[in-house]
Amino acid sequence: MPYYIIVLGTAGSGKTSLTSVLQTYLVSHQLDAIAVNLDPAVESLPYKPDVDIREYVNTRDIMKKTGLGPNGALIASIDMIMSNIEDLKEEISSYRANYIIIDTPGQMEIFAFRPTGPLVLSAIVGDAKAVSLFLADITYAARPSSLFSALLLSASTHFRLKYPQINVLTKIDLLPGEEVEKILEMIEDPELLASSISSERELRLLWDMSDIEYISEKLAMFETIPVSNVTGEGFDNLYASIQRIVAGGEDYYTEEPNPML
Ligand SMILES: Nc1nc2c(ncn2[C@@H]2O[C@H](COP(=O)(O)OP(=O)(O)OP(=O)(O)O)[C@@H](O)[C@H]2O)c(=O)[nH]1
Ligand SMILES: [Mg+2]
Repeated sequence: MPYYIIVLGTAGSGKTSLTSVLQTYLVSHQLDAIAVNLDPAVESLPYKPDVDIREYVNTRDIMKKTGLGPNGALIASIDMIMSNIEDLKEEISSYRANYIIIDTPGQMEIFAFRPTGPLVLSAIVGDAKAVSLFLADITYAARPSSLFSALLLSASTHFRLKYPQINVLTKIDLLPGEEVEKILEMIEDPELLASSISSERELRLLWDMSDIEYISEKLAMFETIPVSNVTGEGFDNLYASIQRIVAGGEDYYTEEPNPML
Protein backbone atom coordinates (compact mmCIF):
# COMPACT_ATOMS: atom_id res chain seq x y z
CA MET A 1 0.00 0.00 0.00
CA PRO A 2 1.30 3.48 -0.82
CA TYR A 3 1.84 6.27 1.67
CA TYR A 4 -0.10 9.48 1.14
CA ILE A 5 1.40 12.83 2.02
CA ILE A 6 -1.27 15.53 2.03
CA VAL A 7 0.06 19.07 1.77
CA LEU A 8 -2.20 21.65 3.41
CA GLY A 9 -1.87 25.22 4.61
CA THR A 10 -3.16 28.74 4.18
CA ALA A 11 -2.97 30.54 0.84
CA GLY A 12 0.60 31.20 -0.20
CA SER A 13 2.15 29.14 2.63
CA GLY A 14 4.23 27.16 0.11
CA LYS A 15 2.16 24.00 -0.56
CA THR A 16 2.88 23.85 -4.27
CA SER A 17 6.59 24.64 -3.83
CA LEU A 18 6.92 22.03 -1.09
CA THR A 19 5.15 19.41 -3.20
CA SER A 20 7.69 20.00 -5.93
CA VAL A 21 10.76 20.00 -3.63
CA LEU A 22 9.57 16.96 -1.66
CA GLN A 23 8.93 14.93 -4.80
CA THR A 24 12.41 15.76 -6.11
CA TYR A 25 13.87 14.90 -2.69
CA LEU A 26 12.17 11.50 -2.54
CA VAL A 27 13.02 10.63 -6.14
CA SER A 28 16.67 11.63 -5.62
CA HIS A 29 16.73 9.15 -2.72
CA GLN A 30 15.58 6.39 -5.09
CA LEU A 31 12.04 6.49 -3.74
CA ASP A 32 9.15 6.21 -6.08
CA ALA A 33 7.04 9.33 -5.51
CA ILE A 34 4.36 10.97 -7.62
CA ALA A 35 2.84 14.43 -7.31
CA VAL A 36 -0.90 14.91 -7.57
CA ASN A 37 -2.23 18.40 -8.18
CA LEU A 38 -5.61 18.61 -6.46
CA ASP A 39 -5.95 22.37 -6.96
CA PRO A 40 -8.42 22.93 -9.83
CA ALA A 41 -7.78 26.69 -9.75
CA VAL A 42 -4.00 26.77 -10.09
CA GLU A 43 -2.67 28.60 -13.14
CA SER A 44 0.89 27.29 -13.34
CA LEU A 45 2.92 24.77 -11.38
CA PRO A 46 6.67 24.54 -10.70
CA TYR A 47 6.45 20.75 -11.11
CA LYS A 48 4.93 18.49 -13.70
CA PRO A 49 2.02 16.78 -11.96
CA ASP A 50 1.72 13.04 -12.58
CA VAL A 51 -2.00 13.39 -11.94
CA ASP A 52 -3.69 16.73 -12.49
CA ILE A 53 -7.22 17.47 -11.28
CA ARG A 54 -7.50 20.19 -13.96
CA GLU A 55 -7.89 17.42 -16.52
CA TYR A 56 -11.14 16.55 -14.76
CA VAL A 57 -12.32 19.86 -13.34
CA ASN A 58 -11.08 23.34 -14.12
CA THR A 59 -12.16 26.31 -12.00
CA ARG A 60 -11.45 28.81 -14.77
CA ASP A 61 -13.80 26.98 -17.16
CA ILE A 62 -16.47 26.84 -14.45
CA MET A 63 -16.14 30.59 -13.89
CA LYS A 64 -16.61 31.19 -17.62
CA LYS A 65 -19.54 28.82 -17.95
CA THR A 66 -21.44 29.77 -14.81
CA GLY A 67 -20.44 33.37 -14.20
CA LEU A 68 -19.52 32.43 -10.63
CA GLY A 69 -16.75 34.36 -8.86
CA PRO A 70 -13.44 32.70 -7.93
CA ASN A 71 -14.59 31.35 -4.55
CA GLY A 72 -17.98 30.14 -5.78
CA ALA A 73 -16.34 28.48 -8.75
CA LEU A 74 -13.74 26.82 -6.50
CA ILE A 75 -16.51 25.48 -4.24
CA ALA A 76 -18.31 24.11 -7.31
CA SER A 77 -15.05 22.61 -8.64
CA ILE A 78 -14.22 20.79 -5.42
CA ASP A 79 -17.77 19.46 -5.25
CA MET A 80 -17.35 18.26 -8.85
CA ILE A 81 -14.22 16.29 -7.97
CA MET A 82 -16.50 13.83 -6.19
CA SER A 83 -18.29 12.94 -9.41
CA ASN A 84 -14.91 12.06 -10.99
CA ILE A 85 -13.52 10.32 -7.94
CA GLU A 86 -13.41 6.77 -9.33
CA ASP A 87 -11.44 7.79 -12.43
CA LEU A 88 -9.16 9.95 -10.33
CA LYS A 89 -8.46 7.10 -7.90
CA GLU A 90 -7.77 4.74 -10.76
CA GLU A 91 -5.36 7.16 -12.41
CA ILE A 92 -3.47 7.68 -9.12
CA SER A 93 -3.19 3.97 -8.39
CA SER A 94 -2.11 3.15 -11.96
CA TYR A 95 1.32 4.61 -11.09
CA ARG A 96 1.79 2.07 -8.29
CA ALA A 97 3.93 4.65 -6.54
CA ASN A 98 5.17 4.23 -3.00
CA TYR A 99 4.66 7.87 -2.04
CA ILE A 100 1.78 9.96 -3.29
CA ILE A 101 2.12 13.66 -2.56
CA ILE A 102 -1.11 15.62 -2.79
CA ASP A 103 -0.98 19.39 -3.38
CA THR A 104 -4.27 20.92 -2.21
CA PRO A 105 -6.14 24.13 -3.20
CA GLY A 106 -4.85 27.49 -2.07
CA GLN A 107 -8.07 28.44 -0.35
CA MET A 108 -7.73 25.99 2.48
CA GLU A 109 -11.00 26.96 4.15
CA ILE A 110 -12.89 25.99 1.00
CA PHE A 111 -11.12 22.66 0.86
CA ALA A 112 -10.68 21.52 4.46
CA PHE A 113 -13.60 23.26 6.16
CA ARG A 114 -16.39 22.36 3.76
CA PRO A 115 -17.74 18.80 3.54
CA THR A 116 -16.37 17.79 0.13
CA GLY A 117 -12.60 18.26 0.62
CA PRO A 118 -12.30 15.70 3.47
CA LEU A 119 -14.57 13.33 1.50
CA VAL A 120 -12.35 13.58 -1.58
CA LEU A 121 -9.27 12.85 0.51
CA SER A 122 -10.74 9.89 2.33
CA ALA A 123 -11.98 8.45 -0.98
CA ILE A 124 -8.46 8.72 -2.41
CA VAL A 125 -6.56 7.51 0.67
CA GLY A 126 -8.91 4.66 1.59
CA ASP A 127 -7.24 2.33 4.10
CA ALA A 128 -3.69 3.37 3.23
CA LYS A 129 -1.48 5.27 5.64
CA ALA A 130 -1.49 9.02 5.32
CA VAL A 131 0.07 12.03 6.93
CA SER A 132 -1.00 15.67 6.66
CA LEU A 133 1.61 18.37 6.45
CA PHE A 134 0.20 21.62 7.79
CA LEU A 135 2.27 24.46 6.35
CA ALA A 136 2.64 27.86 7.97
CA ASP A 137 4.75 30.70 6.61
CA ILE A 138 7.32 31.34 9.34
CA THR A 139 7.57 35.03 8.53
CA TYR A 140 4.04 35.44 9.91
CA ALA A 141 4.76 33.19 12.89
CA ALA A 142 7.43 35.58 14.13
CA ARG A 143 4.73 37.46 16.06
CA PRO A 144 3.71 35.29 19.05
CA SER A 145 -0.05 35.84 18.68
CA SER A 146 0.19 34.91 14.97
CA LEU A 147 2.14 31.80 15.87
CA PHE A 148 -0.58 30.85 18.36
CA SER A 149 -3.22 31.46 15.72
CA ALA A 150 -1.34 29.25 13.22
CA LEU A 151 -1.17 26.48 15.82
CA LEU A 152 -4.92 26.78 16.40
CA LEU A 153 -5.56 26.52 12.67
CA SER A 154 -3.31 23.48 12.47
CA ALA A 155 -5.28 21.77 15.24
CA SER A 156 -8.51 22.75 13.57
CA THR A 157 -7.30 21.20 10.30
CA HIS A 158 -6.43 18.00 12.14
CA PHE A 159 -9.92 17.83 13.61
CA ARG A 160 -11.37 18.13 10.11
CA LEU A 161 -9.15 15.58 8.36
CA LYS A 162 -8.08 13.33 11.22
CA TYR A 163 -4.77 12.19 9.75
CA PRO A 164 -1.58 12.22 11.79
CA GLN A 165 -0.08 15.63 11.19
CA ILE A 166 3.23 17.45 11.05
CA ASN A 167 3.50 21.22 11.34
CA VAL A 168 5.88 22.55 8.72
CA LEU A 169 7.22 26.08 9.06
CA THR A 170 8.12 27.22 5.55
CA LYS A 171 10.33 30.02 4.19
CA ILE A 172 13.00 29.80 6.91
CA ASP A 173 15.45 31.24 4.39
CA LEU A 174 13.71 34.58 4.95
CA LEU A 175 14.53 34.78 8.67
CA PRO A 176 17.82 34.78 10.57
CA GLY A 177 18.59 31.43 12.24
CA GLU A 178 18.14 32.87 15.75
CA GLU A 179 14.61 34.02 14.90
CA VAL A 180 13.74 30.51 13.73
CA GLU A 181 15.15 29.08 16.98
CA LYS A 182 13.11 31.55 19.05
CA ILE A 183 9.92 30.47 17.28
CA LEU A 184 10.68 26.79 17.83
CA GLU A 185 11.38 27.53 21.49
CA MET A 186 8.02 29.22 21.88
CA ILE A 187 6.22 26.23 20.38
CA GLU A 188 7.98 23.90 22.81
CA ASP A 189 7.53 26.14 25.83
CA PRO A 190 3.85 27.06 26.40
CA GLU A 191 4.74 29.36 29.29
CA LEU A 192 7.11 31.34 27.09
CA LEU A 193 4.54 31.53 24.28
CA ALA A 194 1.82 32.73 26.67
CA SER A 195 4.05 35.36 28.25
CA SER A 196 5.27 36.51 24.82
CA ILE A 197 1.68 36.90 23.66
CA SER A 198 0.65 38.78 26.75
CA SER A 199 3.56 41.18 26.38
CA GLU A 200 2.51 42.13 22.85
CA ARG A 201 1.31 45.67 22.71
CA GLU A 202 -2.19 46.67 21.63
CA LEU A 203 -3.47 43.16 22.10
CA ARG A 204 -6.80 42.95 23.90
CA LEU A 205 -7.41 39.30 24.54
CA LEU A 206 -10.41 37.71 26.16
CA TRP A 207 -8.26 34.80 27.28
CA ASP A 208 -5.87 35.18 30.13
CA MET A 209 -2.34 33.89 30.19
CA SER A 210 -3.14 30.62 31.92
CA ASP A 211 -5.75 29.75 29.27
CA ILE A 212 -3.23 30.44 26.50
CA GLU A 213 -0.60 28.41 28.29
CA TYR A 214 -2.95 25.47 28.79
CA ILE A 215 -4.07 25.50 25.16
CA SER A 216 -0.53 25.98 23.83
CA GLU A 217 0.50 22.86 25.67
CA LYS A 218 -2.25 20.93 23.88
CA LEU A 219 -1.34 22.52 20.56
CA ALA A 220 2.22 21.25 20.79
CA MET A 221 0.88 17.78 19.95
CA PHE A 222 2.44 17.72 16.49
CA GLU A 223 6.07 17.71 15.58
CA THR A 224 7.28 21.00 14.07
CA ILE A 225 9.74 20.96 11.17
CA PRO A 226 11.25 24.19 9.79
CA VAL A 227 12.06 24.07 6.07
CA SER A 228 12.99 26.20 3.10
CA ASN A 229 11.57 25.33 -0.28
CA VAL A 230 14.22 27.57 -1.79
CA THR A 231 17.40 26.13 -0.23
CA GLY A 232 16.08 22.64 0.56
CA GLU A 233 17.08 23.04 4.21
CA GLY A 234 15.04 20.90 6.60
CA PHE A 235 13.96 18.23 4.10
CA ASP A 236 16.05 15.49 5.75
CA ASN A 237 14.19 16.21 8.99
CA LEU A 238 10.86 16.40 7.21
CA TYR A 239 11.44 13.05 5.53
CA ALA A 240 12.48 11.47 8.84
CA SER A 241 9.35 12.82 10.51
CA ILE A 242 7.07 11.57 7.70
CA GLN A 243 8.77 8.20 7.90
CA ARG A 244 8.29 7.97 11.68
CA ILE A 245 4.55 8.44 11.14
CA VAL A 246 3.84 6.33 8.09
CA ALA A 247 6.46 3.60 8.46
CA GLY A 248 7.27 3.73 12.15
CA GLY A 249 10.80 4.97 11.44
CA GLU A 250 11.95 2.44 8.83
CA ASP A 251 14.27 4.23 6.48
CA TYR A 252 13.71 4.26 2.75
CA TYR A 253 11.30 1.36 2.69
CA THR A 254 7.57 1.28 2.35
CA GLU A 255 5.61 -1.70 3.56
CA GLU A 256 5.57 -3.62 0.32
CA PRO A 257 8.11 -3.67 -2.47
CA ASN A 258 7.02 -1.76 -5.52
CA PRO A 259 6.06 -4.36 -8.15
CA MET A 260 7.15 -1.95 -10.90
CA LEU A 261 10.76 -1.87 -9.70
N1 LIG B 1 11.65 32.49 0.24
C1 LIG B 1 10.80 31.48 0.11
N2 LIG B 1 9.71 31.59 -0.67
C2 LIG B 1 8.87 30.55 -0.77
C3 LIG B 1 9.09 29.33 -0.06
N3 LIG B 1 8.05 28.50 -0.35
C4 LIG B 1 7.25 29.15 -1.21
N4 LIG B 1 7.73 30.39 -1.46
C5 LIG B 1 7.13 31.43 -2.31
O1 LIG B 1 5.86 31.75 -1.77
C6 LIG B 1 4.90 31.96 -2.80
C7 LIG B 1 3.74 31.00 -2.65
O2 LIG B 1 4.24 29.68 -2.81
P1 LIG B 1 3.34 28.48 -3.32
O3 LIG B 1 4.19 27.27 -3.28
O4 LIG B 1 2.65 28.82 -4.57
O5 LIG B 1 2.29 28.43 -2.11
P2 LIG B 1 0.86 27.72 -2.09
O6 LIG B 1 0.56 27.46 -0.66
O7 LIG B 1 0.84 26.58 -3.02
O8 LIG B 1 -0.03 28.89 -2.65
P3 LIG B 1 -1.56 28.83 -3.14
O9 LIG B 1 -1.80 27.44 -3.66
O10 LIG B 1 -1.64 29.88 -4.19
O11 LIG B 1 -2.32 29.17 -1.92
C8 LIG B 1 5.66 31.78 -4.11
O12 LIG B 1 6.06 33.05 -4.55
C9 LIG B 1 6.86 30.94 -3.72
O13 LIG B 1 7.97 31.14 -4.56
C10 LIG B 1 10.25 29.23 0.77
O14 LIG B 1 10.52 28.23 1.46
N5 LIG B 1 11.05 30.34 0.81
MG1 LIG C 1 -0.60 26.04 -4.49
